[in-house]
Amino acid sequence: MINKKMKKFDPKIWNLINDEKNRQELCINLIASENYASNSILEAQGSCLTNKYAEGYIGNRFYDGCNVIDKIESIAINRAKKLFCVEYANVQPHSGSQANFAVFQALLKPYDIILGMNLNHGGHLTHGSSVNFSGKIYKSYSYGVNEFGEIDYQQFKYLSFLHHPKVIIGGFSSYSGICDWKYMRKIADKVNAYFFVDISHIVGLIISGLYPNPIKYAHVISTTTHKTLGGPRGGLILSNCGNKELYSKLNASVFPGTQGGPLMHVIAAKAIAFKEALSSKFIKLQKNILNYAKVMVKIFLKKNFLVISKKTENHLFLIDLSNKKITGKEASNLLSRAGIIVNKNSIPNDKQTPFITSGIRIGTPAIVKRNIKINDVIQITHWICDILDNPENLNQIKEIRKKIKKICKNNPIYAI
Ligand code: DSN
Repeated sequence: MINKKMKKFDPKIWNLINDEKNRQELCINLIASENYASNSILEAQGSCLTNKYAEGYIGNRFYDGCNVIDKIESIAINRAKKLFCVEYANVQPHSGSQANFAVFQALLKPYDIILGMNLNHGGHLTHGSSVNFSGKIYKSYSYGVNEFGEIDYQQFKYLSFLHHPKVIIGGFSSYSGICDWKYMRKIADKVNAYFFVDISHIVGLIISGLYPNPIKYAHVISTTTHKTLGGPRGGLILSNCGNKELYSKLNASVFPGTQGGPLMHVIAAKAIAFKEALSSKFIKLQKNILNYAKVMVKIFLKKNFLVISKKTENHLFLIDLSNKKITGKEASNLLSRAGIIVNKNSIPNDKQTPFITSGIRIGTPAIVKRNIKINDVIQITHWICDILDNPENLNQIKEIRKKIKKICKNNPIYAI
């Protein structure tokens, strides 16, 4: 993976890449949006494809020398169509945010109205947050969760009828429940809105049949390719709505609307990720991702931790730490000292700022990918509880750090 020439020419960067590799190898990663790309994917991303400019689409590029590139993009598109059972796929978005930007630009004009999930209740920045383009270019309203931590569909309906958004956004970054895509589309139809779903977090579960699939309800879908899908960092736009004019608009919105040259090394890596996701091994991984999350939630509840909505139906869950007298920031710092990596996360109606927060988010894709066994997961969950229940006990953290290292060494990510 790391070439000797780099070591000689730029030892600073070479060493830092090595440091990061060691950090990843020796820590338990419970960040819900992270995963490990396979060696094949890393290889494609580090290939000569990075040299090629290919603005445009297959057979219609602005540069010569794109005959090989065309074949690669065509494989990526065809695999995406097969994997998601859709007739339209655009593999060029550089990221999930870029994909969402392109979708908005295709469907909306500046100052049009959008309705998405509140960032503080589990939504994503690009779903209308006031600090993001989506809340600055468009007039944005947001729905949230109720006292049980479930999407408040009454509020969703009320806001839809009140504001008549042009686009209603489904999907989330930190919500552990099931979304009622059918109902959301029904309301979107009633107010004449497009229904756009961002499935970035749950994409792997959806294609494995473990989470409801919104494809028949959404006009447009976007996703990242690196979360539960486990591919390279990147974005993807899909649709099966049958509206060819909309497909052309989406293409034009990606290029030339919001991006220049596609990253062909990443598109090749996406193609590999789609092939991996078409295998039966992938479904097994996704089953474990869901199962591990459910097992962890049960332990946290038993140990008197406040899990938002008291359950999970996907790969992640949120813990409200307000009964533990510790903030999200303090909790994630302490866990990180033991080699357990989570992220601080706002909880619904949080009184703390997003930099401090009252919660942490926990997710299971990465531990499943590196083959951590269920007994170790149970043990790690107990250690998390022990650390957060005894934040002053630094010796305990030291001891747990040693045991975490051992588990990590037994389950190498890249089998070095
Ligand atoms: N930053 C991602 C997450 O952690 O959920 C979303 O883009």
